[in-house]
Amino acid sequence: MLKNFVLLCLLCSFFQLKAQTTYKPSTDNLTARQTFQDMKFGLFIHWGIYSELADGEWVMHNKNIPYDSYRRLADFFNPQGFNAKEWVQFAKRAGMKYITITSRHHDGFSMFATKASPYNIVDATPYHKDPLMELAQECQKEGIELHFYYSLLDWGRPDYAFGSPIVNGVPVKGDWDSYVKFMKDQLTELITKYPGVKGIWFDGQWERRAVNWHFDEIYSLIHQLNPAILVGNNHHLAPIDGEDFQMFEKDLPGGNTTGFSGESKIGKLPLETCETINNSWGFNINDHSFKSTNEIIHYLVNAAGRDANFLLNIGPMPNGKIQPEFTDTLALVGNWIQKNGESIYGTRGNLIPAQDWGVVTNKGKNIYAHILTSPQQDFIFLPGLKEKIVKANSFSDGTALKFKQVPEGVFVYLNSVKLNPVDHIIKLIAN
Ligand code: FHN
Repeated sequence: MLKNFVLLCLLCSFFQLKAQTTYKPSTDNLTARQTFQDMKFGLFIHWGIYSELADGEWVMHNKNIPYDSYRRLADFFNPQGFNAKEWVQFAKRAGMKYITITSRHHDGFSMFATKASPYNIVDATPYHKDPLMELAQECQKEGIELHFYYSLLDWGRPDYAFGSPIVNGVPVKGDWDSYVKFMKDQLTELITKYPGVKGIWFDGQWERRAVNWHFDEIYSLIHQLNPAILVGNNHHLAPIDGEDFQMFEKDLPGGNTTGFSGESKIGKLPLETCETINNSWGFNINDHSFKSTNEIIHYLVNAAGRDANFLLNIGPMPNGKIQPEFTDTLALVGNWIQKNGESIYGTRGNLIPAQDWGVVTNKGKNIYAHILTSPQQDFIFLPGLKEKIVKANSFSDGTALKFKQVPEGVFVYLNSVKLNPVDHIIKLIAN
């Protein structure tokens, strides 16, 4: 037992190391990382044939639906209500600057035209159209960046052989080389055929920790095809070589309340955190735990203060429409960001650590203190702030605020202001 465990650990570290090909990001890639960090707010979309069962994207697995029965969902997937323009306008209205959409989830169904498998939306459904191409074109037209989510895990393909034991870095059953080639073929299609794709968002590595995923080859293929593409992998570990951003799931960086990020040390790459608008990724008709507008704003601000983008997920309905509960809430989020976007877009976080009262974002000489929880006292303290502050005022109406700078940080006095309960932003100007 112990021997097997030690062997497994050795294999894991070997395959981790294998990804370390001393990747040097291109200048375009470094610029893309900055643009990515500037965007701050993105729309995550989980949409597939699972949406028809209205019970989340894990429904096949959770309900033990045999693959051959599940795949019949494709026969009647016909999202006549899908309209790329509506989705992109929805994202823009909410103040989002990019979209990350599932091109293929763990069920293995490809939501795009692919020659690598007939199990795709164009060849296997009565819809016969490629929504991802329409979305890519619309995003490009509207200046919204597009990233593709891509599942490494596949519950159905015989070459993946879900459930197979792993020996020497490969599943005993299946055909691992064939599966790796399949992924490379699909990724090549996604990067070369779809206009303006800016990122690939991998997920599912955690299902097979002991396998050789060939990330060294996969990542370098992506960067050869387009050096500016940002590669991220939701492996819940510290970043590995060849990646361009690091993501956190249902947790702010360092939070680890879900247990996904226990081994995930915060690296030096741009950060992103994703969260659901209710409790589901894929459409779930019974899930009414909708987050409020204020909760979403707080998530966005808290992420920005920790130097991370916020990728907010929705699961559109099987007809291609977005449910009104989501459009309503996000329109209100959009109203907030229209007024307060200056304190979010293009900023960076972690100038000082998160405080009991909130977080700080900054851009150049402008520093924004976001008060998310009313402090006990009539002041806030920004510990360790070294920048020489020359002015402080309430962002919404410009009311000047008294402040005092000491070697340990900056006090800002609040006795003259009625705090906005959602987020009272104080703008500090440094010399
Ligand atoms: O299993 C998936 C899940 O369905 C969803 O796609 C999320 C998104 O971050 N990621 C996985 C779990 O880590």
